[in-house]
Amino acid sequence: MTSEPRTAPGPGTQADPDEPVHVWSLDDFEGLDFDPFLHDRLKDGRATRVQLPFGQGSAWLMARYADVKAATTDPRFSRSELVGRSVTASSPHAIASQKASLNYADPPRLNDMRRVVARAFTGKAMKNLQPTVQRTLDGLLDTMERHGSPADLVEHLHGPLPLAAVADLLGMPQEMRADMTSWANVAMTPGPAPAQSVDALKTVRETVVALLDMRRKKHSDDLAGVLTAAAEAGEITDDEAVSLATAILVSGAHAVRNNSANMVYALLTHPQHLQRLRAEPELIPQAVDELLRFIPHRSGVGLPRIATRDLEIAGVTIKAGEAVYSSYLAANRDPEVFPNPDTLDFDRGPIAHMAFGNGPHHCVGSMLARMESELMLRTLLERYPRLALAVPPEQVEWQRGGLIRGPKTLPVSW
Ligand code: FLV
Repeated sequence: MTSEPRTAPGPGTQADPDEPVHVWSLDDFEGLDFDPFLHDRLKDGRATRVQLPFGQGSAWLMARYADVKAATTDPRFSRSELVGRSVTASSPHAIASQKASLNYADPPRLNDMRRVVARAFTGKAMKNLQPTVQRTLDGLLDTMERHGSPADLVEHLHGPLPLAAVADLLGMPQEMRADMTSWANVAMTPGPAPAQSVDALKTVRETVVALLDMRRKKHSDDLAGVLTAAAEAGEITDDEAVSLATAILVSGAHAVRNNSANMVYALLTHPQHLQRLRAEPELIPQAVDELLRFIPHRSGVGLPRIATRDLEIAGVTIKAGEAVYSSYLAANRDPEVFPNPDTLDFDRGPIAHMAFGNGPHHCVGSMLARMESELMLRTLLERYPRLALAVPPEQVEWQRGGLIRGPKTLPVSW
């Protein structure tokens, strides 16, 4: 494979010259195929050095569940130390604002920002949002039926529903939503067209600035209102409010679009699992959790953490200033934690997967993502007893060069 160890460390590092560097080329994969590079790293049994396609030098990679858990909860690692540093990366540029985002914050500032956002993501808020999401979902499927079978589920459901859900949560008026899905998707595919990704992020940001300006004039209790009020009260800065809303909009629209489409693809290519969910729909919440564990949600890895001192972890010595990546995908396939990890199994025990990350940066939107995915699966199963792929599975086309993986289109018949 492409992961032959090189003995020379990349430029710009003072890495131990005896520590091999595994070159991670981030190939595009078909379907839900798991990146063999990560299977290999799980077999290493300790942290190893990796070099990604963008940026300089090399970094450490945590793959095993226990190592990912240790690295993502250890306060000796910092995200704010990343600001201004060039680290080997999956993306040519930062997606989140380095100046004011959750992603680059450490506790206690991180917790202050999360506390504000959490006001809009409570169980009660999700319960209130659920009927609106269901109404949107029903309307989208009505439109798909008027189009007629076969139809593309990405176009009719997985694209528009998650965007509508986060836009409703934010309180974004309909006229500001036009083209927002394509902007989010272009922003999250930076490899092949970096300039377009930067432009798209700018456009989303400008829309968010306009929305928050509206809320300053007229208060409301949606997320835009919560963020504006927190900024006016001095709990967070104006830049932080914009960055939080942008991240929730882009991640909420793009990540759920792809992940929920992958879920439906997984079910349509696992007919026994699909049949079982039809017979036992009360299993849908635990099936969604197992699908979250099983689906390789992204290509490569997200943001690393910087060691603030020399430390021993995951079988290696890490020096102050070195970067450490954690692969939640690999952790979710660790055979020591999940027996037969490459098998989709709705009867697994209660061990927590890490599809939403771990530790102080754990996804703020996980409850919304779960709610949307459960509603989509339940409604598709109820409405379409004969739902099937309209093409052979190997003819489904997959996105290329994106950070998050998913089908370009998902043609189905019913
Ligand atoms: O790191 C990821 C991530 C970060 C984030 O702030 C929002 C996201 O939706 C994601 C994501 O979907 C996958 C990641 O690996």
